[in-house]
Amino acid sequence: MKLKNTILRILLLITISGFLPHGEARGQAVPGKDENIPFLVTFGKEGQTSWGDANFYSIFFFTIPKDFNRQFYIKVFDPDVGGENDEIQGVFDSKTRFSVYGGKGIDPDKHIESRGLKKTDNLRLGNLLASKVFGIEPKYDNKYYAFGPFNPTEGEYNEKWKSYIFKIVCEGISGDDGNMYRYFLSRDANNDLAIEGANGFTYSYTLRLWNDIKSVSHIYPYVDTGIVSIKLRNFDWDDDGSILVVSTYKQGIPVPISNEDDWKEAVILIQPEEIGKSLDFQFHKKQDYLVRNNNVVVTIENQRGDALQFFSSPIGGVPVYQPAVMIRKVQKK
Ligand SMILES: [Ca+2]
Ligand SMILES: [Ca+2]
Ligand SMILES: [Ca+2]
Repeated sequence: MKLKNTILRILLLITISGFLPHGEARGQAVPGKDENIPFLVTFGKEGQTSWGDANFYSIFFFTIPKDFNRQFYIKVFDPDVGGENDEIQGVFDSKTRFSVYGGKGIDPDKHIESRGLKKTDNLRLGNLLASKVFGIEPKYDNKYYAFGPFNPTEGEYNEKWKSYIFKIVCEGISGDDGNMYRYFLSRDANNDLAIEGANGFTYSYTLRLWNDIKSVSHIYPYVDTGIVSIKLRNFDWDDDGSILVVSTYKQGIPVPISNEDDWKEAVILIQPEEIGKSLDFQFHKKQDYLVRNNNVVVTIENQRGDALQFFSSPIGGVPVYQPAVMIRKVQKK
């Protein structure tokens, strides 16, 4: 009987792992599955920064591994401003422009300006591959619009990541409403078919938190070689709960949170053991009452002032705190 149970358990495990396809949606959806963030948000430029968007544009990069040689699409979910999901101010009167760029000038490793962290940065570097303006458009409300198809070699090649880089810029070109949207990098225009080894990242993350006090959202910055400390900045947090930093060596360090239309920052020291892994920034909502429709901005940089990337699928997986006791126990064996 015992043997039978063991065999059953093994069979069950095989079945479960068999259902985890290699090219699963991880890393292709922005925000990523592990991040538990409902939407990205960009307000029209006539909006107020106190609503949670510091600059009225957002920039995301996608990496396509060099051995992927087929066409692909960058899909935008709910690109319009109106109907479901979006944040109305008065009446819906906003327009948002999405633009996809490839070619030389966009790789943020080579061209710092491409990160778009300074107000004076030129957002239009590289080759414009596709662009579309959305207002109130029921056709795309709560639905996808697919940019593409694109060929991987239309991106800018990055040797370190052995990938072609693409960039999508979202700009709130008029009005004052908040556009909620998500991205999905797909092999197909009509289905969500992930590209194995691809990923999405940004340097400045403007996002919406859930209207649910039980929810915990995450951002997973990657700690590259040479990083000694990182500076986390958050904007317009509405004093909503707490931000904790978790890693294999950090159990949950609280950092200062912003309130209304202001920035707060914290410097977090990095241990050598945390290099080459992702950190887990956890966003716990306030428990006393619900802070509604909270839009916030998060940026992080290293000790040299270089921005760190947030990957929508954490590199090396979701970091889990390992207490020293547990590590010692393992070593004893
Ligand atoms: Ca409006
Ligand atoms: Ca929208
Ligand atoms: Ca806010």
